Amino acid sequence: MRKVMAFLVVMAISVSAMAGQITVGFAQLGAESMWRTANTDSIKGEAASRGINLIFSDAQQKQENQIKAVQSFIAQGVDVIGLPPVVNSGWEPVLREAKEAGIPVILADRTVDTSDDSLYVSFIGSNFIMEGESAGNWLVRELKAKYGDVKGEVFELVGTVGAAPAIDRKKGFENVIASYPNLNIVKSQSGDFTRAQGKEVMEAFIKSPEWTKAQTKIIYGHNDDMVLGAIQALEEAGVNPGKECIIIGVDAIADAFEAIAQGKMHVTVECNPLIGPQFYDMVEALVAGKTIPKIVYSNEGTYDYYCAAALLPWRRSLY
Ligand code: GZL
Repeated sequence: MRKVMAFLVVMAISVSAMAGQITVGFAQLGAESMWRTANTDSIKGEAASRGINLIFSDAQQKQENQIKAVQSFIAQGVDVIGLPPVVNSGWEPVLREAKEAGIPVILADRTVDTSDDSLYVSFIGSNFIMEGESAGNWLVRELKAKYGDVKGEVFELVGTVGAAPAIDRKKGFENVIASYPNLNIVKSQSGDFTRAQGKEVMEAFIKSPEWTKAQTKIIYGHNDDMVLGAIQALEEAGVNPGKECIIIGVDAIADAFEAIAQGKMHVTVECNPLIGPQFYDMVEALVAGKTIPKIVYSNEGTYDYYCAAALLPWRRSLY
């Protein structure tokens, strides 16, 4: 039965190729956050609107599932492979298989560690270091404006261990706070970019001696989903998040705009999930034999309590 299915898929691709239709294999990493859901909607929606034959898989945040999906796309002979690598290591063998099969790979959203960047054609996504620096710079401005002094204890909710956005959002944030000796990360633990684990990590932070000793409690989450889970933990512990803490997220999902409008959170740094149009522009250019830039960054902003309430309807319309 599997052989018959594989044969039918290859036949469908061949027929679509004869008809000039582009076939893309997209190995999505999971459905762990609101950001990811919006990203998937953008990838699927844009393919449908352009008449592109999309073969889509969800790896449930497991690298081995993504690798199997890429190998399946190679076997099916797709035109282009889109890959948002769940972690940044361990990709060279399968990327080499794609290159040997003559199938270009576009890294969409996250990057890989490799000494041979000919193994992928291009990266489209965000500058995660810049996002971390935006979060740090906003915090420094806020502390100066609110307290006249840049000091405080940061409780950091880290993204998926080994993932480029987790590594680089930490790096960017630390680049900024390194200049302020009284502003330090006192606890740091991974919540794997999910709301449930962000809540669990915050529950543990609240029980820690560092939390009890902290004078200015700052929560920096590598994505809004973990921050929203942390806010739930704070409220269940009788802490007023908006009044007793300074809370910073990344992604700029609509639920974060709502939390800011409700006074439970202070700022979110945008990470744009809606990369479908740019991604397929790159696919169509590749199939037409054109060259594309090695790196394409998304446009992003920062939204805090001055503007989130007014922009909430617009943000809801996107997600
Ligand atoms: C960032 C993306 C991250 C989001 C999280 O581009 O990879 O993964 O910030 C998501 O919400 O889980």
